[in-house]
Amino acid sequence: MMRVLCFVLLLPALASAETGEAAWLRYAPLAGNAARRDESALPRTLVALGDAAPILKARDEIVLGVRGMLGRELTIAAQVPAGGAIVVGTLARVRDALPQLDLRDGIGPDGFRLKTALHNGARVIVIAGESERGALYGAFAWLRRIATNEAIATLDETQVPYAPLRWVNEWNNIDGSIERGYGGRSIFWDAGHIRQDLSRVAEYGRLLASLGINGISINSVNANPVVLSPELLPEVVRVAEVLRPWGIRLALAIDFGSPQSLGKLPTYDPLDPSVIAWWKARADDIYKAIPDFGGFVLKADSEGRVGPSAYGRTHADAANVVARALAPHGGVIFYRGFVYDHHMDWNNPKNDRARAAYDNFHPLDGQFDENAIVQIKHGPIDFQVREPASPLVGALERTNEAIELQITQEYMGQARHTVFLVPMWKETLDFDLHVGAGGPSPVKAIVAGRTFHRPTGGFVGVSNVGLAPNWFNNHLSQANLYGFGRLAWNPDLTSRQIAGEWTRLTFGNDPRVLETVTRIQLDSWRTYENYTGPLGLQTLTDIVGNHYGVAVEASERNGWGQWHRADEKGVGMDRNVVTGTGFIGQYSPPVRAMYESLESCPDELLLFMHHVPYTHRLHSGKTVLQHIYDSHYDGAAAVAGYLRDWSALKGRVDDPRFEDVRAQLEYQAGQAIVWRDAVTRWFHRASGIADTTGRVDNYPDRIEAEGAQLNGYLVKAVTPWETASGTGGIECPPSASCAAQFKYAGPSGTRDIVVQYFDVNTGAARFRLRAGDRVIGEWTASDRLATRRLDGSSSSRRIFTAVALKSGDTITIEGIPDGGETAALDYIEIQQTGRSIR
Ligand code: GCV
Repeated sequence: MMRVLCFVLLLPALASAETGEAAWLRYAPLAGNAARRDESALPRTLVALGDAAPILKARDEIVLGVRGMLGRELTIAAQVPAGGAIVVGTLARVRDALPQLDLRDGIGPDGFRLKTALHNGARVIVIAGESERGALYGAFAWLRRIATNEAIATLDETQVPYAPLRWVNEWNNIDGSIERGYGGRSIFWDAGHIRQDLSRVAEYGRLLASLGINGISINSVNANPVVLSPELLPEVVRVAEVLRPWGIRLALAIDFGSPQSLGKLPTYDPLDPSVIAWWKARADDIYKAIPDFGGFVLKADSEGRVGPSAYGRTHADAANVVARALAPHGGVIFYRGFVYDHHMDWNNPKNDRARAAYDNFHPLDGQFDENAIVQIKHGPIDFQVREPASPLVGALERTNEAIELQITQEYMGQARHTVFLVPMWKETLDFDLHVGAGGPSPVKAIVAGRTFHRPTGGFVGVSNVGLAPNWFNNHLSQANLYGFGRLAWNPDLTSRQIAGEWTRLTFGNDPRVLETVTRIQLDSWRTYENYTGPLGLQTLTDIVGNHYGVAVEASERNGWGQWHRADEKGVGMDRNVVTGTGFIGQYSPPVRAMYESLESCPDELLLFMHHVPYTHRLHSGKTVLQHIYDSHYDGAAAVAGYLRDWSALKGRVDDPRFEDVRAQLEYQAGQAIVWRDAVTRWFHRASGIADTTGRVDNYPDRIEAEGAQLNGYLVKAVTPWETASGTGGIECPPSASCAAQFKYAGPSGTRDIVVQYFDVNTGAARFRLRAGDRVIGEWTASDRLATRRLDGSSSSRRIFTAVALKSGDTITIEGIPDGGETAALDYIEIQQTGRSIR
């Protein structure tokens, strides 16, 4: 007799889906046909084999998903009843339970099999994992099929992840802040301790498990040595316990100086016996408390971090001393390849930061232990909007590798801009580096250990989720975490497949929503590239500041090495072997030949590889300069289009998320104009060459604030100059209230009024807009973007639509400063109604 387990499942209540907290695991009800179709294909009983935590998680997810999407309550049973069942468990347990089923051997590590069959004449759906973790992955994959309207009636499918290591790094500081995190404070840390409430960690574990992520480091690679202190260990154990049921191994980022700073040894020399013993003792202690501990991540000799160079030792020496402490326990060390000198002499044309990773690590190939992995950023600089694949990836034949992709959008609009990074990652992962002897050698195959037959390797995503309800502070940015996980599992998926899946899971299967969101996402990286730094210029952002707003020259004349060398004659880094820094010589001969020649170098990387005059003609036939002008106008127009297209989805997406995304795109559309104008004006001034279509430095609808009649306001120069229109802005001295009056000279009628003002993070200044005697609107500049200055980051836009104006009307903006914020203004624009985002 079948034993029905009579208990109420203690399932996590689904967070209110429409805050974005449930992300792609909403399990929202499916519309009529799909629900009915699955109804007939679905047994009413669920059998979960065993009581291992991942199996119980799989069971709970299936119950939750079927209830949510299909409105059906599953009965939990210990054995398959006469009416059939969904059966979830390890392959070995499934074989025992269903001996007559043909479940061929060997799924492969972390893999799963989904199969429908008849068992004693009854229908069974088998979700079998190679391991318990694999079974959990299978459950999520099966539920994803249902949610995306794929058929489940007949299944016979096996999936195995492409690479063994699929990790995320969280650059969280132990005080609860996050380095380059834009989704609020840490879900792990607060005030030097692990948070009491780890409920968001549990939810995050669930999201990661649904993608097949199997490791996580929870503190910044700029690591505080304290994370290894015995006092903190019991707290770290709590996090490991929350993540373990999701099949995720916990790891820590470490500071290489810890033996000295924390252990009070006189040295941290990796070859010193006391240091070797210290690392071993710390590892032993950790494994006593966390037997499945994943290992360490180490940033050494980079950006001010200490490292082996202090003792004349190599990166291999440093990696190996830690690797050997971890090895007996099955742990790994990810040693970051992001090592460069940030005090390079800008005046030396042979200096080149792009060379650094290869120059530092290639000579050490073969010297790293088997459980050490060199973790390499996808490009040779630092997550710029366009970089070639890092040549180091192809240069380590006897060393394990992992590719580091940045999910958090540090140089990519910091989640205030929608930029779907999967197409960019795909270009790198699919790029053939032409190394090894066995045919094509795309980046993905090398880092997975396939090309050079390495024992391990994989994918690392810098994720940096925060306590914000939707994790990133931008619903559409969730697609980057989703996309990272899907690519780490299967890098052969296309960007379109991933964007489509994510959209269906996140917003449902409405074809109009699917088409619009997928199109926006797929287009968004090139659009961002267009209005920031095209042709391999890199993101022309504030390199020495917040890495967000536009600042064309911020990268120049300093030691950080993100140089583009634009001057009055031309632009681009000469990385040629013959005339330049020699960076191109780090690639294999076919790749080298392609980049070295102006004829074969792709336009999109031209200025990364070559220095050319502004009049140089691209393959497209345009000059470099005209391309820079055009792409910025195209990019800004594209974002305005996203806003229009998204706005048409009103009623098809739940109201809160609809409005969040609408507001985000409206902001992005305004920022794209700031970028467009700043970059094009900068290049116009530098080159002295006009835009052939006359748009640059010519804004007929615009009235500059510095030209208005000012009452209390003072003219203020803005730095960098290109981030303010005209000759600068105006600001109101503290403890005053000011007004700027503009004359409307156009014909009477209905107009949109755009106010371009500055919103810094040192106060909350208030503004009021009047037309004649009428108050049109009031607002407060309360944004908290990381800038205290009037610049491209703080430049903000407010639009008042359909304002009735008479010719000769006075338009007044009153500003009241607050704290350090000066109610500063740049310009107004008076435009025909409906044309205000352009
Ligand atoms: C964690 C860039 C970022 C730093 C980051 C560093 C790294 O330089 O701006 O915040 O430090 O990369 O990847 O180590």
